[in-house]
Amino acid sequence: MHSPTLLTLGLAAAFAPLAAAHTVFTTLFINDVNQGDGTCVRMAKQGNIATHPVNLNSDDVACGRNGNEAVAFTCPAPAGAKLTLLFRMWADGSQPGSIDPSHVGPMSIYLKQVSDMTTSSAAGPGWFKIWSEGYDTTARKWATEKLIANNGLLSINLPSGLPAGYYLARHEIITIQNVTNNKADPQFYVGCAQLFVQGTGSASIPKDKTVSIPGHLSASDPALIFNPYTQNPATYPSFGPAVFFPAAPDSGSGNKQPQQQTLTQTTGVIPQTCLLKNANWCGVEVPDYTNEATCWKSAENCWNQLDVCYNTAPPSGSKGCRIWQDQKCAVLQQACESRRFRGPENKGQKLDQAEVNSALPPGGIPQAVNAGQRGDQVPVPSAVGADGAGNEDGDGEEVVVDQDLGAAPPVSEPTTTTTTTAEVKTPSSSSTAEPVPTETESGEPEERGETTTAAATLSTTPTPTPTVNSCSGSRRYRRPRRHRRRRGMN
Ligand SMILES: [Cu+2]
Repeated sequence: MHSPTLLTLGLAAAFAPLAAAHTVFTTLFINDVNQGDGTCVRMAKQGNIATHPVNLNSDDVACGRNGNEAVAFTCPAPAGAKLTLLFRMWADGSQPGSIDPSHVGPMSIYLKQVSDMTTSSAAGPGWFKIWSEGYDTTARKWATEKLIANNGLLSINLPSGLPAGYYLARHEIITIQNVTNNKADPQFYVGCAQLFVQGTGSASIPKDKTVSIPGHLSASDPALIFNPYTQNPATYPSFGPAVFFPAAPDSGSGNKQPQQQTLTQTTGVIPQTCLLKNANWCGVEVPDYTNEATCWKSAENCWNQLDVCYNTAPPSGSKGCRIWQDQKCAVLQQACESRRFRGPENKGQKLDQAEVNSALPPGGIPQAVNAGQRGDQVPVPSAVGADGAGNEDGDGEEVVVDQDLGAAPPVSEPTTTTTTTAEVKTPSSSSTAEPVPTETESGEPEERGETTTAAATLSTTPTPTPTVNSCSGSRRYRRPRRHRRRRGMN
């Protein structure tokens, strides 16, 4: 909070639209483990509107702006895991706040099972709501006010009986403070996380429990035209689909699932070869070098990876890029300049991931809003026989099964498509000529990898240049001139 930082923040603010900060979901925790800012999170790419509301009737209302585009990483979550979502008024956390206190309204969490994280559409059918809250008459708070009280953190337990597979987890904040002259103007803040839910089931979600988004709400819904200033919040109506919260089968009931099998995540896996991760980018070791020419070539490789890091960094920030620059590329450059032509030094050593993540708000991670909830609304989803056939129509809800594990294929299960996508490539070893950095949009990481990133350690993060809520392309580094890449940057 002292002068240099304040000064830089002031300068940054001069270029950023100050009044524009509303709210954005930036960071996912799974069982209290911080996955890293932006990791597995679909977020608007354009920083200056990343926190803005979206239109109810556009496809953006599914997972937000750019929400139909997958990010490279999908985070594994054990069955029934506790998810925690962090919301920020400033995507990069450069200023405090989760959502403007003037904003009041309900919050909901939805899930959608997808067959292919990279190609399945976020907008469209298949969404089911696992939780929703409007006004808490006991706490006398709107859901948004409780979010603020929890420093922007919302925790929720996944249903224990979810069929294993890929899911989009979607939040929906609706704020209804803008009511003027009979004109309701609700605002919609949405975003999604990419999950691979581990579990035992291979069934699909029953279609009759799901809705299409957009289409799940109507602008004339009483909840959307509710005036929080003239109407009694205690009478705030429910809205949208009913909650569907599938429980795990009773262990003692003998009601075993006939087609129990192990599903293995094959896409979106964070490579074990990551030395450092920023959002959905990860830096990998540069090739071995033994002479001046190859030393500089490896330095070039490092800077090239850095370009990708900055170019793909979401509005939640590029701290990891900066660390990669300072602790990897600059060090390598220095080695070449000092004619230490044997390397890389400290080959394969991971950089400090905890430094990448912004400091957590104080107060710790809250308890799940649905703690203790049992899935009593509906029968176990894997028991769907009758209407489970509803997913044959090609809207893509199949479960990807990894057959390499020798798991029994779903013989007579028409709702399950068996796809062998587990083409395991050898991770780019340092002897490879040009290891390609795993980058956003590039799809399939090479290796089944670590499930978590560094824990949310509150480290004393040095504050160099704060990353700014700005449009893309604001790279804040300069390559040494003689080694600048010749071809244009993407
Ligand atoms: Cu707003």
